[in-house]
Amino acid sequence: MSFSWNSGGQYVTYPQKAPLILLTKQPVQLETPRHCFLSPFTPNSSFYVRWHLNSLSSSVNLSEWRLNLEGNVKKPMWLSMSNLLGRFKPASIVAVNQCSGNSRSRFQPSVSGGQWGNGAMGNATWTGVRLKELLDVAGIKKHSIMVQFEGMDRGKGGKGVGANKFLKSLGLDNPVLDKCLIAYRMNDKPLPMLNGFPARLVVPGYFATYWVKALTSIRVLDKPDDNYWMKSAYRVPNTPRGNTTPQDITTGKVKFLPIDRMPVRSFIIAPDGSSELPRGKQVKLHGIALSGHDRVVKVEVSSGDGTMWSEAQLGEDFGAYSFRTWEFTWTPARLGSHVLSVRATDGQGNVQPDGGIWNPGGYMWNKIESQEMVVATSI
Ligand SMILES: Nc1nc2c(c(=O)[nH]1)N[C@H]1C(S)=C(S)[C@@H](COP(=O)(O)O)O[C@H]1N2
Ligand SMILES: [Mo]
Repeated sequence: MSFSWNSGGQYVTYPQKAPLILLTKQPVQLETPRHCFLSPFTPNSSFYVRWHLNSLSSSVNLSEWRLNLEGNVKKPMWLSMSNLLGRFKPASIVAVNQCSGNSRSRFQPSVSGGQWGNGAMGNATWTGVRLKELLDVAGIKKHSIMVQFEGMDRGKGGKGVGANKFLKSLGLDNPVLDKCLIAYRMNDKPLPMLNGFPARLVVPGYFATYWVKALTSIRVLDKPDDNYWMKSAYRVPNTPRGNTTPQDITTGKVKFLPIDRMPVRSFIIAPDGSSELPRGKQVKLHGIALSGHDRVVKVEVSSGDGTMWSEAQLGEDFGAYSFRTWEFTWTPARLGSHVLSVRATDGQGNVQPDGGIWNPGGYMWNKIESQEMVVATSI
């Protein structure tokens, strides 16, 4: 079975956005085209878009916008954008934002949810205030266990739609909190409205569901967060790779956990298979790799049946949470169809597997990707 790299929707243009591939209008979901991944940084205008609720702001008055620090804290407070800019030293990190359901259209049997191709991901330099500094000024009270993030968007709520607000939480004992930023800049520019202007949470290594956009509140909780987006949505089987079967689900015995880090993945970006290649000439393959567990340390390419792998050359290192570009020189020796495959390994020894997975949410796909290329007469 071969899939097209992106989903098959029409190209649409939204405010502050280059033409992107439409998945759904309500809520708005837009996929980034393959060619945008030739560079390690995804331009803001091409960065994919995913919202859950329909009621979004089309503008924010920055003189009125406030970020509330509230809940189980010693000094509840609200901060204006000038407070964030003036009182806290900016910090930056390069990090991949990938939707948990990226590549969901590959699931067999198919599962409900946005039928993304591979373009529900992007990489950017995020700049803002360290979450830990904000929590320190507010002062976490005793018996606190989680920190919850709330976005500005609103929806109907109720059955099948989830809660009417988008709320996600992280445990206060989670070491990822030390890496989190409240980002007000993306690739050194303000965030586009559709990507969460004026500020969003950045959780390096974690799936984007935690990267709450259009942030309005940071709330310290003294009880577990059992809101819809934590208790019912974005949960994966407590099995290796989050893999299960429809049969096992019907037994009711599969345990689910909130999704967290992104498994290692890699992609061939070019050539994209749309043109024939000459026999006997060198062809430069270009691609990217990522892992939410540790930096990518190796990328390998196979031009045969997947038994022989050769190491690709890694591009510039922008940090453990960034896309890592790679290049590989391939010389096709025979005419006809060739299947090129790519697999990445991260610093913890996680390697992409040959097989797909299945779970009811359509999350965490990271099977080895392949691209067919046709070689025509030598030139
Ligand atoms: N406020 C808010 N933040 C949100 C969401 C949302 O629906 N509302 N969706 C989350 C999910 S599931 C994803 S995949 C990312 C998408 O980020 P992007 O639109 O900037 O690409 O935003 C996350 N943050
Ligand atoms: Mo997502």
